[in-house]
Amino acid sequence: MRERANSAWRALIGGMLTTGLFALPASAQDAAPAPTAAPAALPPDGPRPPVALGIGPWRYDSSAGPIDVKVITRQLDHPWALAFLPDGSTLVTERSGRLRIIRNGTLDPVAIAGLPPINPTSIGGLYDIAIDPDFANNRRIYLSYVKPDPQNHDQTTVAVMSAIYDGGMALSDVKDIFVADAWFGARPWPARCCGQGPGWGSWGGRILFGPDGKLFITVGDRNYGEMAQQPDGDFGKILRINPDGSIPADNPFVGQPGWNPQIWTLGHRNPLGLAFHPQTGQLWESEFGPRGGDELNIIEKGQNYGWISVTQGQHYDGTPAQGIREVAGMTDPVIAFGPPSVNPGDLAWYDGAMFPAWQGSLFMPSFTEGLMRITLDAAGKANVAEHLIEDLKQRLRAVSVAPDGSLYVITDEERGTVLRISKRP
Ligand SMILES: [Ca+2]
Repeated sequence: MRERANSAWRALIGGMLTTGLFALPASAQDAAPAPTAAPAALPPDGPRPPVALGIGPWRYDSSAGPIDVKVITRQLDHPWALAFLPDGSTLVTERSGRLRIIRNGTLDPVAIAGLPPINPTSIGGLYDIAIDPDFANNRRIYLSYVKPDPQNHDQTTVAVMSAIYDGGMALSDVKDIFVADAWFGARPWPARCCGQGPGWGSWGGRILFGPDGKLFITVGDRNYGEMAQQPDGDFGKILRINPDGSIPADNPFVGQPGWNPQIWTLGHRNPLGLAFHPQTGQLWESEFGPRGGDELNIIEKGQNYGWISVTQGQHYDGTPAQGIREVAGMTDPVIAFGPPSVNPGDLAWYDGAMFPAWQGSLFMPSFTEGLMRITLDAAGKANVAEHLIEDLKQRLRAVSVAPDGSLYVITDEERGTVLRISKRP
Protein backbone atom coordinates (compact mmCIF):
# COMPACT_ATOMS: atom_id res chain seq x y z
CA MET A 1 0.00 0.00 0.00
CA ARG A 2 2.65 2.42 1.02
CA GLU A 3 4.81 1.79 -2.04
CA ARG A 4 1.86 2.03 -4.35
CA ALA A 5 0.76 5.28 -2.75
CA ASN A 6 4.22 6.74 -3.07
CA SER A 7 4.66 5.78 -6.68
CA ALA A 8 1.26 7.31 -7.45
CA TRP A 9 2.35 10.43 -5.68
CA ARG A 10 5.63 10.59 -7.56
CA ALA A 11 3.75 10.11 -10.79
CA LEU A 12 1.43 12.94 -9.85
CA ILE A 13 4.30 15.28 -9.03
CA GLY A 14 6.06 14.24 -12.20
CA GLY A 15 2.91 14.99 -14.14
CA MET A 16 2.63 18.40 -12.54
CA LEU A 17 6.24 19.13 -13.41
CA THR A 18 5.86 18.13 -17.03
CA THR A 19 2.62 20.04 -17.40
CA GLY A 20 4.15 23.10 -15.79
CA LEU A 21 1.69 23.17 -12.92
CA PHE A 22 4.52 23.75 -10.49
CA ALA A 23 5.12 27.33 -11.53
CA LEU A 24 8.53 28.60 -10.53
CA PRO A 25 9.35 32.29 -10.37
CA ALA A 26 10.96 33.40 -13.62
CA SER A 27 14.30 33.98 -11.92
CA ALA A 28 14.28 30.48 -10.47
CA GLN A 29 13.39 29.01 -13.86
CA ASP A 30 16.25 30.91 -15.44
CA ALA A 31 18.69 29.73 -12.81
CA ALA A 32 17.51 26.14 -12.66
CA PRO A 33 19.65 23.50 -14.36
CA ALA A 34 18.10 21.46 -17.11
CA PRO A 35 15.87 18.73 -15.68
CA THR A 36 17.42 15.30 -15.57
CA ALA A 37 15.85 11.90 -15.33
CA ALA A 38 17.77 10.95 -12.16
CA PRO A 39 15.43 9.19 -9.74
CA ALA A 40 14.89 10.79 -6.35
CA ALA A 41 17.09 9.17 -3.72
CA LEU A 42 14.53 9.80 -1.01
CA PRO A 43 10.75 9.63 -1.00
CA PRO A 44 8.96 12.96 -1.14
CA ASP A 45 8.71 14.85 2.11
CA GLY A 46 6.67 17.86 3.10
CA PRO A 47 3.24 18.94 1.97
CA ARG A 48 1.53 16.47 -0.31
CA PRO A 49 -0.42 17.74 -3.26
CA PRO A 50 -4.09 18.19 -2.51
CA VAL A 51 -6.45 15.51 -3.78
CA ALA A 52 -10.09 16.41 -4.34
CA LEU A 53 -12.45 14.57 -2.05
CA GLY A 54 -15.49 12.94 -3.61
CA ILE A 55 -19.05 13.34 -2.38
CA GLY A 56 -19.25 10.11 -0.44
CA PRO A 57 -20.45 8.42 1.63
CA TRP A 58 -17.79 5.73 1.59
CA ARG A 59 -18.13 2.22 2.88
CA TYR A 60 -15.33 0.11 4.28
CA ASP A 61 -14.79 -3.14 6.03
CA SER A 62 -12.66 -2.52 9.11
CA SER A 63 -11.40 -4.45 12.09
CA ALA A 64 -14.51 -3.21 13.89
CA GLY A 65 -16.83 -4.42 11.14
CA PRO A 66 -18.47 -2.46 8.33
CA ILE A 67 -18.19 1.32 8.67
CA ASP A 68 -19.65 4.33 6.90
CA VAL A 69 -17.75 7.56 6.33
CA LYS A 70 -19.83 10.66 5.64
CA VAL A 71 -19.05 14.33 5.07
CA ILE A 72 -20.57 16.50 7.81
CA THR A 73 -19.39 19.71 6.16
CA ARG A 74 -16.99 20.55 3.36
CA GLN A 75 -16.99 24.33 3.66
CA LEU A 76 -14.04 24.84 5.98
CA ASP A 77 -10.73 26.52 5.21
CA HIS A 78 -8.00 24.34 6.72
CA PRO A 79 -9.91 23.21 9.82
CA TRP A 80 -7.52 22.44 12.66
CA ALA A 81 -9.53 21.37 15.69
CA LEU A 82 -13.03 20.60 16.83
CA ALA A 83 -14.70 20.30 20.20
CA PHE A 84 -18.05 18.90 21.22
CA LEU A 85 -20.23 21.05 23.47
CA PRO A 86 -22.73 19.64 25.97
CA ASP A 87 -25.71 20.87 23.91
CA GLY A 88 -24.65 18.66 20.98
CA SER A 89 -23.17 21.44 18.86
CA THR A 90 -19.56 21.34 17.67
CA LEU A 91 -17.03 24.16 17.56
CA VAL A 92 -14.47 24.04 14.74
CA THR A 93 -11.45 26.25 14.19
CA GLU A 94 -10.25 27.25 10.75
CA ARG A 95 -6.54 27.93 10.65
CA SER A 96 -7.19 31.06 8.62
CA GLY A 97 -8.59 32.65 11.76
CA ARG A 98 -12.27 31.80 12.04
CA LEU A 99 -14.19 29.99 14.76
CA ARG A 100 -17.21 28.12 13.40
CA ILE A 101 -20.15 26.27 14.90
CA ILE A 102 -21.97 23.17 13.64
CA ARG A 103 -25.50 22.75 14.99
CA ASN A 104 -27.66 19.72 14.20
CA GLY A 105 -25.15 18.64 11.59
CA THR A 106 -25.18 21.98 9.74
CA LEU A 107 -22.34 24.47 9.63
CA ASP A 108 -23.46 28.01 10.45
CA PRO A 109 -22.30 30.10 7.47
CA VAL A 110 -21.34 32.95 9.79
CA ALA A 111 -18.18 32.77 11.89
CA ILE A 112 -18.26 33.48 15.61
CA ALA A 113 -17.06 37.01 16.35
CA GLY A 114 -14.68 38.30 18.96
CA LEU A 115 -11.28 36.81 18.22
CA PRO A 116 -8.17 38.91 18.77
CA PRO A 117 -5.68 39.68 15.96
CA ILE A 118 -4.25 36.41 14.60
CA ASN A 119 -1.49 35.90 12.06
CA PRO A 120 -2.64 33.18 9.64
CA THR A 121 0.67 33.02 7.81
CA SER A 122 2.05 29.79 6.39
CA ILE A 123 0.86 26.97 8.70
CA GLY A 124 0.00 29.42 11.48
CA GLY A 125 -3.31 30.91 12.52
CA LEU A 126 -6.13 29.85 14.78
CA TYR A 127 -5.38 26.45 16.26
CA ASP A 128 -6.88 24.40 19.03
CA ILE A 129 -9.94 24.47 21.28
CA ALA A 130 -10.18 23.32 24.88
CA ILE A 131 -13.44 23.29 26.79
CA ASP A 132 -13.25 24.24 30.44
CA PRO A 133 -13.88 21.20 32.67
CA ASP A 134 -16.50 23.36 34.38
CA PHE A 135 -18.02 24.60 31.10
CA ALA A 136 -21.55 23.66 32.16
CA ASN A 137 -21.30 26.36 34.82
CA ASN A 138 -18.85 28.92 33.45
CA ARG A 139 -19.26 28.60 29.61
CA ARG A 140 -15.53 29.15 29.25
CA ILE A 141 -13.47 27.96 26.30
CA TYR A 142 -9.78 28.27 25.45
CA LEU A 143 -8.29 28.82 22.02
CA SER A 144 -4.66 28.68 20.96
CA TYR A 145 -3.40 30.82 18.10
CA VAL A 146 -0.45 32.47 16.42
CA LYS A 147 -0.13 35.91 17.92
CA PRO A 148 1.62 38.66 15.94
CA ASP A 149 3.74 41.40 17.44
CA PRO A 150 1.71 44.55 16.67
CA GLN A 151 4.90 46.32 15.57
CA ASN A 152 6.02 43.57 13.18
CA HIS A 153 3.61 40.86 12.11
CA ASP A 154 6.46 38.56 11.06
CA GLN A 155 7.38 38.31 14.73
CA THR A 156 4.97 35.77 16.21
CA THR A 157 4.46 33.34 19.03
CA VAL A 158 1.82 30.95 20.33
CA ALA A 159 -0.75 32.31 22.74
CA VAL A 160 -3.80 30.94 24.51
CA MET A 161 -6.93 33.01 24.94
CA SER A 162 -9.84 32.36 27.20
CA ALA A 163 -13.40 33.47 26.44
CA ILE A 164 -17.01 32.91 27.39
CA TYR A 165 -19.11 31.23 24.71
CA ASP A 166 -22.84 31.28 25.35
CA GLY A 167 -23.80 29.36 22.21
CA GLY A 168 -24.44 32.42 20.07
CA MET A 169 -22.42 34.20 17.43
CA ALA A 170 -19.88 36.10 19.56
CA LEU A 171 -17.34 35.43 22.29
CA SER A 172 -17.21 37.62 25.36
CA ASP A 173 -14.65 38.32 28.08
CA VAL A 174 -11.86 37.45 25.62
CA LYS A 175 -8.41 37.63 27.17
CA ASP A 176 -4.99 36.10 26.71
CA ILE A 177 -4.21 33.84 29.61
CA PHE A 178 -0.78 32.83 28.33
CA VAL A 179 1.65 34.12 25.72
CA ALA A 180 4.67 31.89 25.09
CA ASP A 181 8.01 33.67 25.00
CA ALA A 182 8.85 31.83 21.75
CA TRP A 183 8.79 35.04 19.70
CA PHE A 184 10.51 34.52 16.36
CA GLY A 185 10.31 35.32 12.68
CA ALA A 186 11.34 38.95 12.28
CA ARG A 187 14.38 39.37 10.07
CA PRO A 188 17.25 39.11 10.29
CA TRP A 189 17.06 35.46 11.29
CA PRO A 190 19.97 34.11 13.31
CA ALA A 191 22.28 31.50 11.83
CA ARG A 192 20.80 28.07 12.54
CA CYS A 193 22.12 24.60 11.94
CA CYS A 194 20.85 21.60 10.04
CA GLY A 195 18.92 23.21 7.18
CA GLN A 196 16.04 24.35 9.37
CA GLY A 197 13.02 25.96 7.76
CA PRO A 198 11.92 29.59 7.62
CA GLY A 199 11.33 31.87 10.59
CA TRP A 200 7.62 31.22 10.28
CA GLY A 201 6.43 27.74 11.16
CA SER A 202 6.75 25.05 13.81
CA TRP A 203 4.50 26.76 16.34
CA GLY A 204 2.99 23.70 18.01
CA GLY A 205 -0.30 24.98 19.35
CA ARG A 206 -2.18 22.01 20.83
CA ILE A 207 -3.91 22.62 24.15
CA LEU A 208 -5.51 20.02 26.38
CA PHE A 209 -6.85 19.85 29.90
CA GLY A 210 -5.40 17.10 32.02
CA PRO A 211 -7.31 14.99 34.51
CA ASP A 212 -5.69 17.26 37.11
CA GLY A 213 -7.50 20.33 35.72
CA LYS A 214 -4.26 21.86 34.40
CA LEU A 215 -3.91 23.09 30.83
CA PHE A 216 -1.12 21.58 28.72
CA ILE A 217 0.20 23.66 25.80
CA THR A 218 2.56 22.51 23.06
CA VAL A 219 5.04 25.01 21.66
CA GLY A 220 7.11 24.08 18.62
CA ASP A 221 10.74 24.97 18.10
CA ARG A 222 9.86 27.75 15.60
CA ASN A 223 12.44 26.22 13.23
CA TYR A 224 15.05 27.38 15.72
CA GLY A 225 15.75 23.97 17.19
CA GLU A 226 18.80 25.12 19.10
CA MET A 227 16.32 26.76 21.49
CA ALA A 228 14.50 23.51 22.28
CA GLN A 229 17.20 22.61 24.79
CA GLN A 230 17.33 26.08 26.37
CA PRO A 231 15.77 26.08 29.85
CA ASP A 232 14.81 29.76 29.81
CA GLY A 233 12.60 29.75 26.71
CA ASP A 234 9.29 28.19 25.67
CA PHE A 235 10.60 27.09 22.24
CA GLY A 236 10.25 23.33 21.71
CA LYS A 237 8.49 22.68 25.02
CA ILE A 238 5.30 21.29 26.45
CA LEU A 239 4.01 23.67 29.09
CA ARG A 240 1.56 23.28 31.96
CA ILE A 241 -0.45 26.14 33.43
CA ASN A 242 -3.51 26.75 35.54
CA PRO A 243 -6.65 27.84 33.66
CA ASP A 244 -6.16 31.39 34.92
CA GLY A 245 -2.64 31.49 33.45
CA SER A 246 -0.78 31.10 36.70
CA ILE A 247 1.90 28.44 37.13
CA PRO A 248 1.21 25.27 39.12
CA ALA A 249 3.55 24.93 42.09
CA ASP A 250 4.22 21.25 41.29
CA ASN A 251 5.67 21.88 37.82
CA PRO A 252 9.09 20.17 37.56
CA PHE A 253 11.29 23.24 37.19
CA VAL A 254 9.55 25.66 39.55
CA GLY A 255 12.16 27.40 41.67
CA GLN A 256 15.11 26.23 39.57
CA PRO A 257 17.22 29.22 38.55
CA GLY A 258 17.36 29.75 34.81
CA TRP A 259 14.26 27.68 34.04
CA ASN A 260 10.86 28.86 32.84
CA PRO A 261 8.53 27.50 35.54
CA GLN A 262 5.79 26.69 33.01
CA ILE A 263 7.95 24.00 31.34
CA TRP A 264 6.67 20.44 31.75
CA THR A 265 8.97 18.76 29.18
CA LEU A 266 11.61 19.92 26.72
CA GLY A 267 13.39 18.90 23.54
CA HIS A 268 10.42 18.88 21.14
CA ARG A 269 10.41 19.89 17.48
CA ASN A 270 6.75 20.46 16.58
CA PRO A 271 4.31 18.69 18.90
CA LEU A 272 0.86 18.64 17.26
CA GLY A 273 -1.07 15.99 19.12
CA LEU A 274 -1.96 15.35 22.77
CA ALA A 275 -4.20 12.76 24.42
CA PHE A 276 -4.46 11.34 27.91
CA HIS A 277 -4.81 7.58 28.12
CA PRO A 278 -8.22 7.06 29.75
CA GLN A 279 -6.99 4.24 32.01
CA THR A 280 -3.35 4.95 32.80
CA GLY A 281 -3.62 8.74 32.76
CA GLN A 282 -0.40 8.94 30.74
CA LEU A 283 -0.08 11.85 28.35
CA TRP A 284 0.64 10.71 24.79
CA GLU A 285 1.98 13.11 22.22
CA SER A 286 2.59 13.18 18.46
CA GLU A 287 5.32 15.32 17.02
CA PHE A 288 6.50 16.39 13.58
CA GLY A 289 10.17 15.47 13.42
CA PRO A 290 12.54 16.27 10.58
CA ARG A 291 12.61 14.10 7.45
CA GLY A 292 11.58 10.63 8.52
CA GLY A 293 11.61 11.45 12.23
CA ASP A 294 8.00 11.87 13.28
CA GLU A 295 7.42 10.65 16.80
CA LEU A 296 4.84 9.20 19.14
CA ASN A 297 5.91 9.91 22.73
CA ILE A 298 4.72 9.32 26.26
CA ILE A 299 5.15 12.65 28.01
CA GLU A 300 6.47 12.39 31.54
CA LYS A 301 7.09 15.26 33.90
CA GLY A 302 10.46 16.96 33.52
CA GLN A 303 11.85 14.75 30.78
CA ASN A 304 13.90 15.75 27.74
CA TYR A 305 12.75 14.38 24.38
CA GLY A 306 16.01 15.05 22.57
CA TRP A 307 15.49 17.59 19.84
CA ILE A 308 17.60 19.07 18.33
CA SER A 309 20.65 16.96 19.06
CA VAL A 310 18.87 13.62 19.37
CA THR A 311 16.49 12.54 16.64
CA GLN A 312 15.80 9.39 14.68
CA GLY A 313 15.11 11.39 11.54
CA GLN A 314 17.38 13.15 9.09
CA HIS A 315 18.16 16.84 9.23
CA TYR A 316 17.05 18.59 6.06
CA ASP A 317 20.57 19.52 4.99
CA GLY A 318 21.89 16.00 5.60
CA THR A 319 23.71 16.85 8.82
CA PRO A 320 23.85 13.62 10.83
CA ALA A 321 21.95 13.67 14.11
CA GLN A 322 24.27 13.73 17.09
CA GLY A 323 22.29 10.99 18.77
CA ILE A 324 19.76 8.45 17.61
CA ARG A 325 18.42 6.56 20.64
CA GLU A 326 19.35 5.52 24.16
CA VAL A 327 21.25 8.74 24.74
CA ALA A 328 21.75 9.44 28.44
CA GLY A 329 19.25 11.97 29.77
CA MET A 330 17.00 11.76 26.72
CA THR A 331 13.65 9.98 26.38
CA ASP A 332 13.13 7.99 23.19
CA PRO A 333 9.88 7.92 21.26
CA VAL A 334 7.48 5.02 21.60
CA ILE A 335 7.35 4.88 17.80
CA ALA A 336 9.46 6.79 15.26
CA PHE A 337 7.78 6.96 11.85
CA GLY A 338 9.41 7.04 8.48
CA PRO A 339 11.00 7.72 6.22
CA PRO A 340 8.86 8.91 4.63
CA SER A 341 7.31 11.24 7.18
CA VAL A 342 3.69 10.54 8.08
CA ASN A 343 3.02 14.07 9.43
CA PRO A 344 0.96 13.14 12.47
CA GLY A 345 -1.99 15.15 13.72
CA ASP A 346 -3.91 15.27 16.97
CA LEU A 347 -4.57 12.06 18.88
CA ALA A 348 -7.56 10.35 20.46
CA TRP A 349 -7.81 7.26 22.61
CA TYR A 350 -10.96 5.37 21.74
CA ASP A 351 -13.27 4.95 24.71
CA GLY A 352 -16.65 5.20 22.97
CA ALA A 353 -19.50 2.73 22.85
CA MET A 354 -20.00 2.45 19.08
CA PHE A 355 -16.93 0.33 18.30
CA PRO A 356 -16.20 -2.20 21.07
CA ALA A 357 -13.36 -3.67 18.99
CA TRP A 358 -11.50 -0.36 19.12
CA GLN A 359 -11.63 0.10 22.90
CA GLY A 360 -8.11 0.90 24.03
CA SER A 361 -6.89 1.90 20.55
CA LEU A 362 -5.10 5.17 19.90
CA PHE A 363 -6.12 6.96 16.71
CA MET A 364 -3.49 9.09 15.01
CA PRO A 365 -4.40 11.04 11.87
CA SER A 366 -1.74 11.46 9.23
CA PHE A 367 -1.23 13.57 6.14
CA THR A 368 -0.06 10.59 4.12
CA GLU A 369 -1.27 7.32 5.62
CA GLY A 370 -4.86 7.94 6.59
CA LEU A 371 -6.22 7.48 10.08
CA MET A 372 -3.76 5.20 11.84
CA ARG A 373 -5.04 2.91 14.58
CA ILE A 374 -2.38 2.08 17.13
CA THR A 375 -2.71 -0.70 19.67
CA LEU A 376 -0.71 -1.72 22.72
CA ASP A 377 0.29 -5.36 23.04
CA ALA A 378 0.39 -7.28 26.32
CA ALA A 379 3.88 -5.94 26.99
CA GLY A 380 2.72 -2.37 26.40
CA LYS A 381 4.49 -2.04 23.05
CA ALA A 382 2.70 0.22 20.57
CA ASN A 383 2.08 -1.04 17.04
CA VAL A 384 0.27 0.39 14.03
CA ALA A 385 -2.57 -2.05 13.51
CA GLU A 386 -4.67 -0.47 10.78
CA HIS A 387 -4.94 2.44 8.34
CA LEU A 388 -8.45 3.78 7.82
CA ILE A 389 -9.61 6.04 4.94
CA GLU A 390 -6.09 6.11 3.53
CA ASP A 391 -7.45 5.87 -0.01
CA LEU A 392 -9.19 9.26 0.34
CA LYS A 393 -5.68 10.83 0.32
CA GLN A 394 -6.64 13.71 2.58
CA ARG A 395 -4.37 15.56 4.98
CA LEU A 396 -5.92 14.42 8.27
CA ARG A 397 -5.25 16.95 11.01
CA ALA A 398 -7.25 15.76 13.99
CA VAL A 399 -9.60 13.07 15.23
CA SER A 400 -12.08 13.20 18.10
CA VAL A 401 -14.39 10.66 19.65
CA ALA A 402 -17.94 12.04 19.57
CA PRO A 403 -20.30 11.55 22.50
CA ASP A 404 -22.08 8.78 20.55
CA GLY A 405 -18.80 6.94 19.97
CA SER A 406 -18.46 7.83 16.30
CA LEU A 407 -15.15 9.33 15.13
CA TYR A 408 -14.92 12.85 13.71
CA VAL A 409 -11.92 13.47 11.49
CA ILE A 410 -10.97 16.86 10.07
CA THR A 411 -9.09 17.32 6.83
CA ASP A 412 -6.58 20.18 6.73
CA GLU A 413 -7.28 21.22 3.17
CA GLU A 414 -8.23 24.40 1.36
CA ARG A 415 -11.67 22.85 1.02
CA GLY A 416 -11.46 21.18 4.37
CA THR A 417 -14.05 18.83 5.71
CA VAL A 418 -15.36 17.22 8.84
CA LEU A 419 -15.81 13.48 8.27
CA ARG A 420 -17.81 11.17 10.50
CA ILE A 421 -16.92 7.50 10.81
CA SER A 422 -19.78 5.40 12.16
CA LYS A 423 -20.84 1.80 12.38
CA ARG A 424 -22.81 0.73 9.34
CA PRO A 425 -26.35 0.09 10.54
CA1 LIG B 1 12.38 13.16 20.27
